[in-house]
Amino acid sequence: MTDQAPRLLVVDDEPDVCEFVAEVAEMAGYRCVALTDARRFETELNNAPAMVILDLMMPGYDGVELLRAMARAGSQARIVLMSGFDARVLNTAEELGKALGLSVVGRFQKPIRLAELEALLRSQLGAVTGDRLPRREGPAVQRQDLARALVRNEFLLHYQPQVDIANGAVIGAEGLARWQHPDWGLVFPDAFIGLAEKFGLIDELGWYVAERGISEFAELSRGCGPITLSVNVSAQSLRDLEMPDRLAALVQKYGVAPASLLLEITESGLVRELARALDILARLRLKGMQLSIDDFGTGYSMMEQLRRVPANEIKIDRSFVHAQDHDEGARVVVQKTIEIGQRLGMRVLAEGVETPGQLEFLRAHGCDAAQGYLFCRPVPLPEFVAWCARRRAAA
Ligand code: G
Ligand code: G
Ligand code: MN
Repeated sequence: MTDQAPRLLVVDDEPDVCEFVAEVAEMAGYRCVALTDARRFETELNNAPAMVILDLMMPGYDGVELLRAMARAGSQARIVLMSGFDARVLNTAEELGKALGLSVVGRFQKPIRLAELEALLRSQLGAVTGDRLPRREGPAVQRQDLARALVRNEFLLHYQPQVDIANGAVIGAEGLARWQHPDWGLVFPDAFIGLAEKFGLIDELGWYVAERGISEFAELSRGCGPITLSVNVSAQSLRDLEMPDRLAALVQKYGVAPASLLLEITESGLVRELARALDILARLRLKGMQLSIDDFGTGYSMMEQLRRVPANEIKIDRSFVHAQDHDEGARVVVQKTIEIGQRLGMRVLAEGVETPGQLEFLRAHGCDAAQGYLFCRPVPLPEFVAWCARRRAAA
């Protein structure tokens, strides 16, 4: 195992379970540390594990205490919970973890099945590798770092395919911003989008991203026939009344049809200066561009949003897609979102699809499209083109 392999910490008082998890994890490409005694837990946390697999019930300790310790330590680890108890205990612990600001990505009821554990570890590998994790030890990003990066063109897009569920065709790509820093390596958007908003640089970054994507569109669609390009638009950028005209000019400049461009808006984009935001959204549509409601279901007022935003597409937030495996409530949300979206004439796309089971559920309920690690992670442009070509050849 190389030093770059992400570190995985498993905590379970049963040595057999530790050994089993360690074996599967190492096969999947992790470096594993197993603890049968939770007293060493906080010490191990200092080694910044990328992933923690935690038994909720151990002699002398319970998983809830360890979750709190992780929150205190500001741990960024992805957490998988295990328990011999019933599913509702896992549910509550998961909710608690999230309330503490932790990233709970999976849960297992014992006995753990090999195939499930392996699938989860592999699907998470993309998310826990790269510079996402060491970021915390890196220097804090200052305004001048971002300003300089913009001048030096250090931002780029990775693309993730979107697939038609009914026929498997690639129908779109979401462009996701990345920052190729000369010293820090590849930096992910959670480390700079919020700061760009705070430092007043988000419009500039947004325009850079839009132009980058639009200018790469011809190359992007080369391997896979007619597709659309989705880009994320910050809430804050829905203030510039000139934005629709500038964007229309940009697609024209690169010979891209306006309808090939989808702008992903999140609900937070609407709360401030609502009238102005709606003005901009309406004119984007009038100029032929498409709108998508991102992270649907996570905001406060889904119905209001549906009524107000003249959207072509709804993206069901990945938290519902994942919870669908074990949570009846999430299944109902997914099903009803598909129903309502389609009734209102919108395409419904599910985000974060990771397993064949999730895809099957979506297919059974007539969801239009899907995006997620099950198909492909966000990848650099040449890899996207190659992926599409391979997929076409295999079809
Ligand atoms: O892969 P991922 O880590 O790329 O993206 C994390 C989040 O960052 C996503 O929720 C996405 O909406 C946001 N994001 C990615 N790229 C951009 C961008 O270009 N602009 C804005 N405003 N948000 C982005
Ligand atoms: O919608 P947003 O713009 O929030 O979504 C993009 C984010 O989702 C990016 O961070 C991307 O890396 C992430 N993502 C894409 N596919 C998957 C997946 O299958 N599982 C998980 N956990 N995240 C995913
Ligand atoms: Mn998005």
